[in-house]
Amino acid sequence: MQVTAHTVYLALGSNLGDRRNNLTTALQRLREVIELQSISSVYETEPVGYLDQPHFLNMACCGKTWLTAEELLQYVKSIEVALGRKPSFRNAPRAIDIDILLYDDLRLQQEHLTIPHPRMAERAFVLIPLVEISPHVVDPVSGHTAEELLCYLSQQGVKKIV
Ligand code: PH2
Ligand code: MG
Ligand code: MG
Repeated sequence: MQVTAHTVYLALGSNLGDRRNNLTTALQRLREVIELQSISSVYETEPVGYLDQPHFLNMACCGKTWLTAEELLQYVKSIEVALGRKPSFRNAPRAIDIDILLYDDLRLQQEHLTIPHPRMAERAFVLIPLVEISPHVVDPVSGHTAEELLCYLSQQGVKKIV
């Protein structure tokens, strides 16, 4: 029997509508299933991947949940839909994106869910907020800490806002 809750790290991003309100509402909904332990600052970030879109607000959080990884994915998808996210192309602008970065030390590769998040190590807009809340958390694929992963990246285009 599972007697301890799972530790999860999530990345949030918004670049459509009231971006800050989208992040705040998403965090409120996440609290229904995750006991949040740390929440990063909010960062204004230049778009990566598809460039012709508004700047994002990005942040990261971590906490404890009893949900399985699959249940957590379904739950975060339901928040995205509730906050008005429409199906679109990859890297398209969105009211809210909630990505599961880490789930305990799980390594999972399924068609619709890969953990750790497959692009987290390439993205300063993910790693900078993650390092702020948890510099020593380890990526179970590379064995590197968040802080170590970040030192391979340019930190340009990511600005902490108050
Ligand atoms: N999300 C993407 C693609 N590009 N760029 C920034 N700055 N922030 C994001 O959250 C982001 C992105 C796909 O999820
Ligand atoms: Mg994403
Ligand atoms: Mg996503």
